Amino acid sequence: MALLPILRFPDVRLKKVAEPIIKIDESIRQLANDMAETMYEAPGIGLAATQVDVHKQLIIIDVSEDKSELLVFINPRLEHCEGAQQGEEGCLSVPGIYEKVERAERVTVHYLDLEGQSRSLEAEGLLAVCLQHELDHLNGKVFVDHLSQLKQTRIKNRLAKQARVTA
Ligand code: K1U
Ligand code: ZN
Repeated sequence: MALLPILRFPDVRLKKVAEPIIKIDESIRQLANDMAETMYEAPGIGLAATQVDVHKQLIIIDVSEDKSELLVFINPRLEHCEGAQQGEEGCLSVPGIYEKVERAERVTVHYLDLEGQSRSLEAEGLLAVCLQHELDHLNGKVFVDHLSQLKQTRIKNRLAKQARVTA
């Protein structure tokens, strides 16, 4: 297992669109394991391969209290969305920034698991929010892209200031 460096907004590599995974082999299983270690260490409740500069359609999520329910989604597709909810989101690529974003309340996602089995998951609440947030990453979108231009500029300035202080 290995900890992977996480790209930070506004790194242009976060805008890349991820490619489908054609073959689920040992390298994909290793990537999922390394991403899990990276997410738990951060700590976070989700991570997309895009954030660790791997532009393949793989996301992991664990919204459990005790880090016991790791979910791995390969080539995930949003099949159905309904309702609306607004909640505060954070992002490991945008450290220290939390903002309200509107998302669907319930979603159905179709995906492959690590054994290559085709699966569907119906989710609501935080899991649904996290799935939509991670699917955005695979499409080159960060939660900040849902905010006004003014808020985006303020966030970029705040992160640039943080980077100068820590340099
Ligand atoms: O994609 C990411 O950067 C991970 C992100 C996922 C997410 C959080 C909240 C709403 C939507 C999506 C995070 O995990 S940010 C960190 C965080 O929210 C958290 C960290 C520790 C415990 C609980 C939450
Ligand atoms: Zn994120």
